[in-house]
Amino acid sequence: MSLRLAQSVRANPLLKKNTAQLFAARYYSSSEKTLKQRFAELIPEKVDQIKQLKKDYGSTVIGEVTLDQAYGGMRGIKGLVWEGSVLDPVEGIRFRGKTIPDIQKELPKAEGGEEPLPEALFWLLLTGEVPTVGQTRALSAELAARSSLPKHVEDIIDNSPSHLHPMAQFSMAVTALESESQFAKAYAAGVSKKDYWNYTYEDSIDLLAKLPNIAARIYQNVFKDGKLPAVNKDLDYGANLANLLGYGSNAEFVELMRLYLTIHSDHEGGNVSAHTTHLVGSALSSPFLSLAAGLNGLAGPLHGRANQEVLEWLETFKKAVGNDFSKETIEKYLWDTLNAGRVVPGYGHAVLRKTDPRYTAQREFALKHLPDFDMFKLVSAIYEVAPGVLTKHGKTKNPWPNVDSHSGVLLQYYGLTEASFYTVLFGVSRAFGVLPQLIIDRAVGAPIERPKSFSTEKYIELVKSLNSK
Ligand code: CMX
Repeated sequence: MSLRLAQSVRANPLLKKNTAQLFAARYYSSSEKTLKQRFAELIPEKVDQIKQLKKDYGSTVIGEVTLDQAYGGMRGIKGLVWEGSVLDPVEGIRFRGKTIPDIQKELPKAEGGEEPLPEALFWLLLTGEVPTVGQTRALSAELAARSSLPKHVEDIIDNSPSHLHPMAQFSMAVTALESESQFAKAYAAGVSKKDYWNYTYEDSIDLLAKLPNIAARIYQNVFKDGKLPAVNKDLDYGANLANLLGYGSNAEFVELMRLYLTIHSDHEGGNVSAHTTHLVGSALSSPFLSLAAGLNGLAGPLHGRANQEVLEWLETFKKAVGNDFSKETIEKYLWDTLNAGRVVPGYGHAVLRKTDPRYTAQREFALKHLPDFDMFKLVSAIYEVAPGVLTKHGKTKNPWPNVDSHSGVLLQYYGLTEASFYTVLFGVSRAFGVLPQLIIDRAVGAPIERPKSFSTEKYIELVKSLNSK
């Protein structure tokens, strides 16, 4: 162990366990393929698979579109390609064919940890393969090594007024990283299409690496004293994020970050943040501009910001009733919310028709680590009542809870109580899901997206003519 490293371990005994991982990483990584090498090997196979599929079945009709769907947010229309995950309405998400319990079991973990490492999920989403422990450690080390921010990005965050929502600051900072884009520079220099993926990959790794510093800088500026520790090159991504936020000394919080970042990453391609990132990327905007666009979508209350809305909604309820979490008080609060013309935050989903397994994973974490926390008890009590009320209300197609219904309460327990920051954490995680697809898009030469739109008058013409036939 170097003197500098030994000193930092003495100063922070919590680093000991993770320091051991670094040496493991160095040992393994010298003999194993890197993520970039492995992905490069897989590209020809993927390109051929798509070419063959289009050749054999290119004219096969895979669905039909009704007028209701055109006016109904395009729900259910098949028209996107997304390799990382597929969402079943009842079972929930599968990442490259694996359920959340599968990835909790199969993905590499930190030494002594039980939750999967998000950097291992990134590898899985990009390649379809589970990385070895050594490959994962090497990726952790690479991300930590590339984590520093350019001064102008730090200045943008530091100069943002504290009343500017953290998601707006987040998106601005990611946009401002455009100055570092290797893709944009390569494109301007006239690089061949075949090499687009290479620069998209480099930008994506840089971007992922820098997100903890951006997120934590916003957090420390808006809610704390503005001071940030340095990224520790010996720690995994979740541990570094926890440290930067000021909660790294709590091993359970570190584990929560690993789980949180893993399960919020990807939810197939049609959700607003994923689709937006992919769409903007299709115009050959860099990963920085593409993710920033996706983050702006994630900031909406019907999407990622629902985690903030849930917390505020729970707090309002708790303020009003204290610890009276009886079925009757909850039922009344739900009806008050619905009768006021508002949605019940954290419930419903465009695709899911059962309890979100991301909710279940968080519930299991809570049962293990914070079973007696009153806010967890409240979330559990609402889970008993809300599906019945929403079913009786009769509007939503899915009366069950989604991911955002649970996440805030876990963060509250560990002291991260500032709800307006929660969607930023979701955004850091979402990058793990949408950046692999951006790299794949450029590797397989995905075209610019341009679906057809009609005016209402033109639709009237269309349906009349179709119905007269
Ligand atoms: N409370 C009250 N009404 C709801 C509802 C809820 N939780 N969920 C859906 N509805 C209503 C819709 O607003 C819609 O009403 P109108 O016909 O008046 O427009 C009707 O039920 C039908 O909607 P749906 O087809 O079941 O759901 P959508 O696909 O249109 O919307 C979603 C999905 C998630 C936006 C919606 O369920 C919702 O607003 N939920 C609350 C916000 C939330 O938790 N969002 C987070 C989702 C997960 C994520 O992206 O992070």
